Amino acid sequence: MAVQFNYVAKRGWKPKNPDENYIITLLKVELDEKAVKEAKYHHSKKISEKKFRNDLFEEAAGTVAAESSTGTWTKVYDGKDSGINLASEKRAMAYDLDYKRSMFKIAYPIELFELNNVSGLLAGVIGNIAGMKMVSAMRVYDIRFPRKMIEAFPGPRFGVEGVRKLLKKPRGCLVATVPKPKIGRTDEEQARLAKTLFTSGNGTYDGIKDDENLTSLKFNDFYKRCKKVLAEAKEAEKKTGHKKFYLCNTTHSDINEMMKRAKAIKNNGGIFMMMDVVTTGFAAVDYIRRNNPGLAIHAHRAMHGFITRDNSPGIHGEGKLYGFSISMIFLAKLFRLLGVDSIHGGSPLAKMEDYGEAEYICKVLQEKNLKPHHKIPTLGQNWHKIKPVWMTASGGLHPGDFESVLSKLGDDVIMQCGGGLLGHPNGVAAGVKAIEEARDIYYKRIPIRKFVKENPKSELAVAVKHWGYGPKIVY
Ligand code: CAP
Ligand code: MG
Repeated sequence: MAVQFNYVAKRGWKPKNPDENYIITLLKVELDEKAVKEAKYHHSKKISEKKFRNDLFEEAAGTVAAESSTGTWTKVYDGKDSGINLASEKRAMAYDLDYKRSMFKIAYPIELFELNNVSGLLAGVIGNIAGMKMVSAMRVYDIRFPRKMIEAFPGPRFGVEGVRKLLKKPRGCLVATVPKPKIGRTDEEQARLAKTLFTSGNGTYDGIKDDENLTSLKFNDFYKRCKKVLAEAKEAEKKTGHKKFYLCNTTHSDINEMMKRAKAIKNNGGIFMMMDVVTTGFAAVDYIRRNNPGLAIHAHRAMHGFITRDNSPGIHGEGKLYGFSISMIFLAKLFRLLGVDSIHGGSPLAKMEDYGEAEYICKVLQEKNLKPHHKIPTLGQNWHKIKPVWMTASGGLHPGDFESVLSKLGDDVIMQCGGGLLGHPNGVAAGVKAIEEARDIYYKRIPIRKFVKENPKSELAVAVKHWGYGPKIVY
């Protein structure tokens, strides 16, 4: 209930010079039918159902803007020292109300926030809005940062180009594997797997990644694993002449321990540290970006599904919403701003498929002047000095997908194949070979089906026979 002031702009109102003066969000709400009934009961005037619902939607939009900026549910003291004047002047405004799809934008004057503080920003713009009685569902699709906020962050230390320089890999995608079973190998066995990945086939396989639940276990100690895998990477670099990387999982709820693990990676010659950015949190990512010993940060996103997934028809604006969610597009923007160098963003038609968002998430991560999507509700973003970062495609990927996934996502992608390598019918080394073949023919512009037909005995042909084309959708 926006009772102190009006938080809904007049039709046609637009924030002045938004890239300088505002943080903008884009949302959709569903009115709670019980609240609608109650409101109707107390509504004296005889108005049409449509006008009544439009008024309620306006009220909901105004309440979201109020609750996430300077308002509250009741009128409050507005005399001396009440702060009411600034509360009015700096209040957020709901605008561009789309009555048909119950969507709207909110413009927040930048003075409402501390511009280098993502945690504080989220406590504001997301804050308590999901607790509003009058809405039964809500999705926050996107956020757009003003220039001053972009400039308040260091951004990615390396980004796409910096990692390419570290790996001496001026072009093409990177390939990596997360060991499966995800837990089970000892540190010693994982190092031996790394050796096989790095030296099989033509020796061009790039990386190995820890799975999200592999931290430091009795049989797979972080420090032993870190040392042994990086030693194998160094050996393999000498043997093959190709630089290797290890996405070594430092995730821990004690930042001091994460820093200790990052130092161990640095001391053992590693270039990347991996951290789960949702389970460690925004403050951890900010701290690690500003204080880690010069490593590239690989952001895994475990637990994101409980924030980003929404199986409602209204997921992209048209149709109803049934739950409360925030899009992966929104999260990807936050983590690029916080300065990770690569992040998992899904993959076209992969496990979660990200509702066809994966291709746009890749743009969110890599374009300088991002335009809104033509279908998915989005706001675009001018990234100013923030470097493009790697998109990690993962989730049921295998060699048969390379042509379709790379043609959609481009080259600045880390293609992560866990089961899609380790499940190769002819074993791990054959899995490496199949992925090398899939990548090589893609960059030689040889259609995969043509190659498979002409090379039926190739490991790629065996993989395609086993998994077909297109990511395996894990139900
Ligand atoms: C994916 C994932 C999964 C892989 C498993 C990862 O995360 O958590 O373990 O998908 O590999 O660690 O990469 P995202 P595969 O979905 O957030 O990318 O599916 O290739 O067997
Ligand atoms: Mg995993």
